[in-house]
Amino acid sequence: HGLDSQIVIVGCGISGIGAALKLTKHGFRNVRILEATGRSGGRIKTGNMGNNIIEIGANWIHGPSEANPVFCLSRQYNLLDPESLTQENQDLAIGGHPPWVPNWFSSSGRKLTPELMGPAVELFAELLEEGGEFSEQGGEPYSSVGEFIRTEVRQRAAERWQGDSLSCQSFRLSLISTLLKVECCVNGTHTLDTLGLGAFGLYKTLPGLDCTFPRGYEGLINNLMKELPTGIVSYHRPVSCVHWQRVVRKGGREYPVVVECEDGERIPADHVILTVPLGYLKKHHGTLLSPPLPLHKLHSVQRMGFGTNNKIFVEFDEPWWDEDCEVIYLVWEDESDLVDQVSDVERFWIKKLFGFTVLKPTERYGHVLCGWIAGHESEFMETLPEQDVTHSITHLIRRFTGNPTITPRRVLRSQWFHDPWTCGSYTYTATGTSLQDIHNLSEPLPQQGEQPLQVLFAGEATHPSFFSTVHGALLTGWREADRLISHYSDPSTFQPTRSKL
Ligand code: 6YU
Repeated sequence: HGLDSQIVIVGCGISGIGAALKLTKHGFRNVRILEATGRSGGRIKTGNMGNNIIEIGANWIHGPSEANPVFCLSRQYNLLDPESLTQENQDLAIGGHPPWVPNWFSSSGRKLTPELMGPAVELFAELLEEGGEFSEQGGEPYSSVGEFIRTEVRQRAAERWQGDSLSCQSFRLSLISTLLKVECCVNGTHTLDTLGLGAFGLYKTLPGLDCTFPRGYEGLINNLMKELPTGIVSYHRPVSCVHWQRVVRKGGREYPVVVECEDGERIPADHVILTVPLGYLKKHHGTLLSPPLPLHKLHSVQRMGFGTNNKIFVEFDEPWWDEDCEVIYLVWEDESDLVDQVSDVERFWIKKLFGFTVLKPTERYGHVLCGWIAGHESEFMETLPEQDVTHSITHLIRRFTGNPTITPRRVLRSQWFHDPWTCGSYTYTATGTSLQDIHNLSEPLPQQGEQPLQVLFAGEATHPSFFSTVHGALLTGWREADRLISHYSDPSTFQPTRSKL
């Protein structure tokens, strides 16, 4: 019954959409997407602040070049600025760290110089690069990325900066604390002490200088949705349980799976592609699958990390940063002890905010900054009334600039941890995880037997090298669609392909 098989996709984020498109284009006639919310896109979410477009979720195309399917599709749909399309932009190998022009401000209201900060920036970049090499070395000399960086910074700083004044050394070490907080945001983890060193190098970057969507990331979703047959998505349809290993009869046919929705509807299926975020799966695996996940799969769900990274957008009448500035780092002078978490979250949560990226170009956005905050401090921030966040941000900026009159025009923050369908921001490789865990996450249920591939797993967490990204998520949707396509053409020779839509 190949192309007539009933396929239910849970989740209408980029991975679910990618899977549905590939399957329907191949000729599968009975594909449905069930989406808990009233919109498509999931963690791709474009919003407004005044007249400005802002990205509440995914921000950049990481590594926009030929091997990145998000870049290729966005180019095809004409969604990118001409600069992002140039060969020069695509060829730049930045290793995931765009060479942004920085400004540094300290907690006593001083603007710090590149001469003072430069050596700390260099040392940190060097250690990040070395940290990525342990996965190939088959050994982990430190228990986490955090311990590795802290220990090596102490040793190397003592050797390299011994001729500099104590206050200069102290400023640099405090900047390292800020850079540790940056990495908490990049990786979506509370502290680098929970980020595995052996698995740190699993994440792979593609060439290309990260770019944004001038009219919003959701433009990509809208274009993809237009290519789907109409009516295949059911919105406001949360799935409460996927019953697999069943024999259900309907319309003279037998199905191995029943998808139960919160509203009571029960949908028989041959295959279900689950794209729910890892955060959601961690919280609801006990009820979402019946029978439950096999133990090896469950343990990998529990071992893998899923953390919070939020944005706080702040608009000003006038800039207080340099015209060419692209990122602002806040350096706390009492943080020379290399810390990336605060001791009293309720009182000092704002110290976890590493600083701001500047929305460019100014002609398009005006004077808007995007603050970044990860971890439990970020989760606590989500619970505060908006005016408390505005108050803390205002106070912070006045202190770091030494200007007591600066007043933001508007403040708006994301709240990914309290989003009931996401439960955080994205996946990281926690201490104790390895590539095997990601393989376990993506393994279908059951793999063999009379009725294989009843439940398939897609979503960013299931990509072995591009987890935590949009292109990773899209590729996993395609992978699971390919798995079904291969199953019905020749079940013994499944080979995931990376073909374009
Ligand atoms: C990227 C970027 N970016 C910032 C922030 C966030 C993320 N990402 P979805 O969640 O989209 O879809 C699932 C759907 O399922 C959803 O619609 C639910 O409503 C639905 N659902 C759930 N439960 C259900 C149920 N029971 N029934 C029915 N439906 C249900 N990625 O490429 N560039 O700049 C950022 C960023 C604040 C939150 C990001 C970025 C991550 C992507 O957004 C994300 O991976 C994909 O959108 C996920 O798609 P999906 O389909 O899998 O799930 C060195 C090193 C280190 C490693 N990391 C470094 C990389 C940096 C990562 N950077 C991210 C940075 C930012 C700023």
